[in-house]
Amino acid sequence: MLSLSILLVAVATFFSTGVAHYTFPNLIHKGIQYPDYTYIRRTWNYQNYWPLFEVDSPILQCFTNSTVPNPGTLTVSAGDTVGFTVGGRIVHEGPLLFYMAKAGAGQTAASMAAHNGEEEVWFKISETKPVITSVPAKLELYKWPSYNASGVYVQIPPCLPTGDYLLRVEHIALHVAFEEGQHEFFGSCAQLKVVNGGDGVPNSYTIFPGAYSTDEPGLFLDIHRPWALPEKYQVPGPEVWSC
Ligand SMILES: [Cu+2]
Repeated sequence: MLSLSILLVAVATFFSTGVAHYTFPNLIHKGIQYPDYTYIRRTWNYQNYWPLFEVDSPILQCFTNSTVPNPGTLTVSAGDTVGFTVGGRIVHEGPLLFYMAKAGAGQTAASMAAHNGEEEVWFKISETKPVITSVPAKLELYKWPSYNASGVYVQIPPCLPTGDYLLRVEHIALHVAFEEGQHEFFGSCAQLKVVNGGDGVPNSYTIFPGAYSTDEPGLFLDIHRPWALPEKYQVPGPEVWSC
């Protein structure tokens, strides 16, 4: 039986659906915010901001549907911080994740297949878990560090080998994930040429689609229950790789 609080959340969510979603359209590097989809592959939802629900959709890889040409590639140094603007705000609760994939022999960041669901090429470089603080704030603000963000940032691992890469940002909304399959995926992929790299060896590769399943504990849970949860929350996908 649904509790009253869950019903209220569900009702609030219902009325906000469609007007309060988000995209990641602009790359930010060294204080410069580039125009929409200059170095980021134009996403399937760039106009309507729709959430993606399906864990087995090829769209999950880069949030594209291959109907638009790939954009330019930005040169950055290993160790640089790179950001994405949020089109709208991150108005749902859930984890923020960053993955990278290296271009194979004969490929560039621009030519890498957007829907290569056959190879494990993605490694995770960052994830944010929910946290507990003593600061009185709206619940979402202290549980999920990326809640309400208008920009999100990640450091390119300093030891990452030189080469062409896709950088994939992903936010997973879990506000109604107490029903299996009701997680929402948002994200985009930037095309980067990483220079001044090191000799790090990423591990724990995964694949999109294929990395997630609807019944895993990080995607099928009730985040509105009283929080024994933050330190136990299992972010979907492999372990974070760091130098
Ligand atoms: Cu939503």
